[in-house]
Amino acid sequence: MDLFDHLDKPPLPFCLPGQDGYKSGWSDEISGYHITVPNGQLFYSESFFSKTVSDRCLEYFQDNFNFNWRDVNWKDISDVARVNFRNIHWKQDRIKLYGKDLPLPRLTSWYGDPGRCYTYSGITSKPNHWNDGLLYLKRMIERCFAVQFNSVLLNWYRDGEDYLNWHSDDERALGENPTIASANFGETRDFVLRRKDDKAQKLVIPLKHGTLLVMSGSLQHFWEHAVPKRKKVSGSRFNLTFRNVRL
Ligand SMILES: O=C(O)CCC(=O)C(=O)O
Repeated sequence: MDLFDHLDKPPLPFCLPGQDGYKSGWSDEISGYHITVPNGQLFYSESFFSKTVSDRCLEYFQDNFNFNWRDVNWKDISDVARVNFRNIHWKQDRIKLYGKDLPLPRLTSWYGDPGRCYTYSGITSKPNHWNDGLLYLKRMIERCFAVQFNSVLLNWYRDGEDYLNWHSDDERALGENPTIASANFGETRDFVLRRKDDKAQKLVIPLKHGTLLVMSGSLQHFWEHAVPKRKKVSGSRFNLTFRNVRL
C-alpha cells in the first residue's frame, strides 16, 4: 500500500461477492469505482455531484407555485396534475395489475430530444423539452464518460412506500448493450441487482444524495434491478436515468 492510497478514496459502501467475475478498481479521474460483475459493468461514484449541486436539485425538482416544497407531505397531494411545478412536469401514471387499475407507486417524468418517446410497462411517454437544469446534469455526466444521452427518465419516490419492481432496461429502443447513467438525490435508497439465472446472486447498492451509478456492457441481458420499499424512509428520493433512445 502506498502512503497516499487512502486519501480521497472512500471505501466501496457495499460488498462484492468474493467469487470469480467480480472486481473493482478506483478511478482518480472520476473519483469512483469501475466495477466488473459477471456479464456486465458498473461505475459507482458515491459523491459525483457536490452537496451544493445535489441540494439545489432537490429544490429544483420540487419547486412549484402552490406550496413551500420543504413543508409539503407529497403523499397527501391527491392530484399532482394540479400542482403547478416550476421546472419539472411530474405525472402520476397508472398501471393495470391483476386486473386492477392502480397508480404507479412513484411519480415520473420523461425529457428528451424531439420524437424520443419511451414505452415501458405499457405506458408511452412523449418527451418534455429539455430544461437548463437537466441539461446541466446531463453534460456533467457526458463530460466524464465517452457517451451522449438523448433522454432522461425521472422517478420521484415520495417516501419509503414508493418503489420500483424487478425489471431490466432491455427495451429494443435502448439498443443492444445500453449505457445508462443513474443520478440520485435526496434520501438514500437501496438499488438491488440480481442475476436473472440465479436470483440469490445479488448486489445491494446504496444510492445516496449525489451518487452516480453507470450500468453498461451486457448487464441488462443478465441482470435485473429493483428499488424495494423501505418503510423507515420518510423523505423523497429522486432518480434520473439518462439514456439513449433510438427513433
Ligand atoms: O430509481 C432507481 O434507482 C432505478 C430507476 C430505474 O431502474 C428505472 O427507471 O428503470
